[in-house]
Amino acid sequence: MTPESAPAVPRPPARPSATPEMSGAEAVVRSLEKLGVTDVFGIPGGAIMPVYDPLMDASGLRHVLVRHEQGAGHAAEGYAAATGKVGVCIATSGPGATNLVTAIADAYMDSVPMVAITGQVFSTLMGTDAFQEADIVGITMPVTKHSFLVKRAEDIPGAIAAAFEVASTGRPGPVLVDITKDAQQQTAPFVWPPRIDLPGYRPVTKAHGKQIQAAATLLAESKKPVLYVGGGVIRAHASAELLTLAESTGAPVVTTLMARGAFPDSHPQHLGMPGMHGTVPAVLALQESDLIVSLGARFDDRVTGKAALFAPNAKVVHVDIDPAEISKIRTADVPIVGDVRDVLVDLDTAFRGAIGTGTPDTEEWWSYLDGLKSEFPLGYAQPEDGLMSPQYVIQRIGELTGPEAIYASGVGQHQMWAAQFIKYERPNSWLNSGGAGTMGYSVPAAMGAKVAEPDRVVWAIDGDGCFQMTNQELATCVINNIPIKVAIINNSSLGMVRQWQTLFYEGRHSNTDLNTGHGTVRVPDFVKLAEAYGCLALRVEKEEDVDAAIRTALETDDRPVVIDFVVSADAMVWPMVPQGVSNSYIQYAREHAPAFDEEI
Ligand SMILES: Cc1cc2nc3c(=O)[nH]c(=O)nc-3n(C[C@H](O)[C@H](O)[C@H](O)COP(=O)(O)OP(=O)(O)OC[C@H]3O[C@@H](n4cnc5c(N)ncnc54)[C@H](O)[C@@H]3O)c2cc1C
Ligand SMILES: Cc1ncc(C[n+]2csc(CCOP(=O)(O)OP(=O)(O)O)c2C)c(N)n1
Repeated sequence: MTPESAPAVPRPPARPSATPEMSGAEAVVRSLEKLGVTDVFGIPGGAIMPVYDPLMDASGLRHVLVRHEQGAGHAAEGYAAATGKVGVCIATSGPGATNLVTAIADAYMDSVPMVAITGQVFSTLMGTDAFQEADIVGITMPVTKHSFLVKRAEDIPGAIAAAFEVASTGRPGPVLVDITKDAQQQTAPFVWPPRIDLPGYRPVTKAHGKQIQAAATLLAESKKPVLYVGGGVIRAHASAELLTLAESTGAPVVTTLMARGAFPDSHPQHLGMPGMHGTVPAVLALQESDLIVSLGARFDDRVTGKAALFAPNAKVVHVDIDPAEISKIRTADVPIVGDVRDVLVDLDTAFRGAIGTGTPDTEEWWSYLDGLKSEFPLGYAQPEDGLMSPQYVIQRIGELTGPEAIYASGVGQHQMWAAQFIKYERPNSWLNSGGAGTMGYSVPAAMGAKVAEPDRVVWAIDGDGCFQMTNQELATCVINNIPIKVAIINNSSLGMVRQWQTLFYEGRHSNTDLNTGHGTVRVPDFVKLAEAYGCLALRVEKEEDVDAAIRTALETDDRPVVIDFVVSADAMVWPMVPQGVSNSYIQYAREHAPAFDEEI
């Protein structure tokens, strides 16, 4: 029977109500539109196909088709980290969903607001080992802030709205919404705004006045204070308030790897990054202080070294929006649960009250710290093998591009050098994977950041190892006109692992040679690879050619640019506190590693 000859199906009378009836799939798209989402990253597949149909007609909602779901996840992270908005990624069930797991875990570790939407098999088939079935809610349970399993179309708007609420409030983090295929296919009234049902979810944002007062008194009395600034200050958009408190107190400031840019590098009170690869002044300031005011930082072991020996004489004021962080690693003398932005404002007022017309007695402290600053500036030695110094390349990228750009790094030596040798003056300009240390983050995160901030220059500073994990997103960039710039810091090796082998495994370089840059072997040839994707590709092997290549990249905006910078494999990240010892052992490097003195 042709459709023409089929008897007419009687239609029910139009509903009098203004509440439109639609499929669950349409409700997913409509909910995203209502929430103001403009960009999502994903790949379709069987269990999420119903959603991809209305996505074609969505108004103001752009879907970027990535090449691997991990890329979708990191792109959503980069989008979020560059803007503070919630990043969104979409995948199908089974392998599509499990491919997202690394990025979800990464977002969890670094408190990135993200919503991951996955298709699930029919609710009637769940638990039967159905085609492409994976218990993604169970798999991601330990690495999500919350997850929703949605089996009814009418529950979709509420689940998506709640996911955005949870992802973006309190401590930001990833939220999963797993939606069965039948829920996507059923129809239901679309009620907006939906009722959000989150019993027990009430993040504390306003801190206790008594605690603020106690912190202000300690700050006013301290002779060796340090403001230990973490990624929470960036997530809270609290840089301006931090600057005010820092200048009121005159206290030195250190910014963790996750907080680079929260406080201007050019500010005279800034001592740089603390921790394993921190500056000598930042590490010793924390270690020898009498008061640490921790602002949205979590006493990570890369910062504390051996926690039992960390800052033995310091009292601790610990400000965090997540009560679970307070006293987790180091007991706080003054715990403050609240949004660090509000806390900074209140603490500044309380400090001014506590100090009255006096000034903090920190002159001796500053004379010690200024001495460390001039004795131990960051620096590097020229490699002896005649190849370029990676630090030089990275420094020039920062100097020629400037502080308004976004720099997204991979994980390894190049990440540490990008944190050290690019000068950050504003928040949301430095994106990286700190907590999980996920190789492969850089290219897709840069892509997501460029989608969010098309008018800013976006560099991916990547290692040759990391680049080989996710470079296929260059295809996504070329096809969707997302002109990022990629600097491969190509030392032809898994450099950070090689550095540990050099220092702690008697120079036995087991399985760290990648054969990507040195000698006659180049597998792959990154220039040919990038050209195959349709990028502008350049190779630089001499320092005198570095600036011209960077300038060419900065002048090219019609396609992505990839520069293969062939650098020495022997360059080391200094300073370094070996893992698991006291931070005082930053002196260990001074005394026992002759290269240390040469290089700093
Ligand atoms: C190879 C490698 C080397 C590394 N070396 C170093 C190093 O030398 N130095 C270093 O610093 N790091 C280093 N790291 C990173 C390290 O592993 C941690 O990721 C990092 O130190 C944690 O930063 P953070 O303390 O700022 O916390 P984040 O992980 O940024 O956490 C933010 C904190 O702020 C809180 N928060 C969020 N929003 C708010 C809000 N609105 N108000 C109040 N609180 C809020 C959160 O609850 C959380 O506790 C390295 C990583 C890698 C991969
Ligand atoms: C997914 C993943 N696998 C392994 C590691 C362990 N790891 C940390 S740094 C590193 C080397 C990275 O090499 P490359 O990208 O070339 O950067 P480089 O250190 O040479 O600058 C490795 C293997 C990791 N962090 N992430």
